[in-house]
Amino acid sequence: MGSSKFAILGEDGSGKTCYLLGMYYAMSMDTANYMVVATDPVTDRFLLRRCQMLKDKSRKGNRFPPGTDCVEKFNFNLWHNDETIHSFEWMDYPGGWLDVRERRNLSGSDDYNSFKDFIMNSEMVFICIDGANLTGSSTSQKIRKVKTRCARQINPYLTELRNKLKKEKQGLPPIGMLVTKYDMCIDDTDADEIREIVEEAFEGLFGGNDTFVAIIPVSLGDTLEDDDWQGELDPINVHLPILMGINFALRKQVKKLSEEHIKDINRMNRELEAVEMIFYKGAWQDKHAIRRMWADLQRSADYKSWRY
Ligand SMILES: Nc1nc2c(ncn2[C@@H]2O[C@H](COP(=O)(O)OP(=O)(O)OP(=O)(O)O)[C@@H](O)[C@H]2O)c(=O)[nH]1
Ligand SMILES: [Mg+2]
Repeated sequence: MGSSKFAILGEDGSGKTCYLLGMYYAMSMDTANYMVVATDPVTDRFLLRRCQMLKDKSRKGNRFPPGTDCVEKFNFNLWHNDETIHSFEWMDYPGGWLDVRERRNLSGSDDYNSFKDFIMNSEMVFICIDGANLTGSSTSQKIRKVKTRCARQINPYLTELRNKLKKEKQGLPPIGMLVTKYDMCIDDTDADEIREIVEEAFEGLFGGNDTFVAIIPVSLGDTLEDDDWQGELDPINVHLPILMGINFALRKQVKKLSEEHIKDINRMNRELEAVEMIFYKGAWQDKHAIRRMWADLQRSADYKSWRY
């Protein structure tokens, strides 16, 4: 069982590191019998320490992690009732790297190559839309902010990814639009407006192709900003992107596996059809009946897996 890469794309300050911590905080405890656990105990302790800081209201604005200044990769397992369902990798990095000027400076460095590689090989891509861009009452201003601060930097990566996958005769992987810091804009926007903004800012994702796009509002807590950032850490929806990514990865694996098995079964069937006689159901069977026998076998396998 391989590990899946999930990439998160977002400008600096858009909430990537906080999402990772909020997700780990929520999912390292049981969330509907699912748990996410870092594969390495040192990483687990490191993340939990940072989660504790985030939880500590008395630190006020200092409860948040500093801006990320290098690439950090994390390996996780998703458990369900103590059994590993799937492994996944997550990458955190400075959001400034998405900026076109930075990209030019960094291009060719090992860190930037591994960052690009991760994005290009991701099974699901998450895009952060900072909820701070969705405050106020003017839809056109929100669209402009999301276009200039967010989509302008991210769209070139989506185009590159699309071109790479086109050569491999594949479409874009599923996209999860995370409206981060949703607590900041919850009173200023609604589902229809968010949809309009996303469709305007990321028009390349819509319009006729069959890319899966889901919009998921996430937040570290409804009251987080209260009393000068002394609100509760109470993450909302942070488990959904992970479960969605893993659901997709598992479906892909099942499809690949069943395609491989079908090929094997067909090859075997061709050989077995050459068998002249077989004793089945109390009699020697002719070729015609032998074919029926394989159909019976198939039905019995279907019945067993269905019962299981
Ligand atoms: N209100 C609110 N603020 C948040 C939330 N998550 C993050 N923030 C604020 O956003 C700031 C930036 O979040 P980070 O997670 O550090 O952003 P980042 O995308 O990792 O930024 P870089 O590492 O610079 O790329 C935090 O310091 C908090 O002040 C949230 O759910 N609600
Ligand atoms: Mg960060």
